[in-house]
Amino acid sequence: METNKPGRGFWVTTAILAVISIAGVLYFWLMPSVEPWLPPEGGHPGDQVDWLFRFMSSTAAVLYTFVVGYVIYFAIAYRLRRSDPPDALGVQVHDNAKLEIAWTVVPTLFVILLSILSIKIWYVLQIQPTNGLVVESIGRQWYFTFRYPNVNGEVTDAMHLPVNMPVTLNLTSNDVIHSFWVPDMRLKADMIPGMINTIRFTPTRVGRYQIICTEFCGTGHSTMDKQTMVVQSMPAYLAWYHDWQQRNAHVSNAIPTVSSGAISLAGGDAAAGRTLFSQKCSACHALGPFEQRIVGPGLRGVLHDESHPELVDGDEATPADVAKILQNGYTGSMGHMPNQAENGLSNNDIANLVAFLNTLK
Ligand code: HEC
Ligand SMILES: [Cu+2]
Repeated sequence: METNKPGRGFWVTTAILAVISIAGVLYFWLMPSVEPWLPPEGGHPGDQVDWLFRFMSSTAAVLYTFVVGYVIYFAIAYRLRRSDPPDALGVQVHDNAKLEIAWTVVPTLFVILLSILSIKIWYVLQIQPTNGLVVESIGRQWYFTFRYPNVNGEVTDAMHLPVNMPVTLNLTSNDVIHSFWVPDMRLKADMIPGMINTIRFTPTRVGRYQIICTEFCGTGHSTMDKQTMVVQSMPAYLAWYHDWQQRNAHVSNAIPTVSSGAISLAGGDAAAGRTLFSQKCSACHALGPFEQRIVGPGLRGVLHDESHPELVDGDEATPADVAKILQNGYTGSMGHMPNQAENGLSNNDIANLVAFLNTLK
């Protein structure tokens, strides 16, 4: 007589699946030493995020192994055999209250457990107030800028932080949706125009960590991975901080607007313009010939190229006309050149940039 009691094959299969599951669990817990495909975590709660990741992955490894393993085993063990009549029916089983309660209650409890563990970490990451440093980061096409307490204007090079100091990071965007991602810190949050997303963390390891935009934000999106989060000792951080305080001492904190009237170009500083260019323009402009396009044209010959006596807007190539394009922007056949407000430029920045562009022969 046929029976639905599991036989020897079932228990052998169970033993094999148990061994595979244990290997899966061990893999996820020992992974950093087995095969480090995640960078070592650089801060808190990145360590907790990793713990949760391992916990979820190892549990999923066990579930997956048993579900798929049994499906394959049963498909083979209870297949239609050649000796069976073609209309043979398998053993018909109806209702097993104990089993059904178990497979409802156990996963439910488990999902609740996962929610509790996730919410605890989310609370630390987004809600729990901390003392320490408050930094703002603003996503722009196609770079990030940073604001620090008591530093005027924006820091444009990198995001510096002292090690072991809690940080509250407020994120927003100047134009389209970007997403701020620091894989080493296990931090990721969208930067949305008109909205502030807050994340809190404490870097615990000195080093340089890549900041990547992970939301497609236009043609230059793929270049938005050049800036870093620099975690350093307190003295080194303070030296950098005081340097930026001085550097930006005369920068206005007002939200940049498009100024009215012509901008005075007197006293433009080409060296300052070069630095600014690498931060705010090089995503769209190469310093090569006009034909060398990224988004906009190459700018090497913009003021001294006989073969291009006119600017894209049809005006003569003079410093005042270049300044006018930087001030008002220009949309032509190549696309959109952002205006002064969109590029976050002060009048002084424009004078510096024009002085720099004038040095390119
Ligand atoms: C988002 C991309 C983008 C950014 C950022 C950008 N530009 Fe442009 N720029 C353009 C485009 C596109 C054009 C050409 C517009 C057209 O004619 O269609 C242009 C045109 C120009 C021109 C005119 C060139 C010519 O030969 O007539 C100058 C000068 C210029 N940009 C300077 C700058 C400077 C300086 C910065 C940095 C503050 C900057 N741009 C930032 C996209 C950009
Ligand atoms: Cu972006």
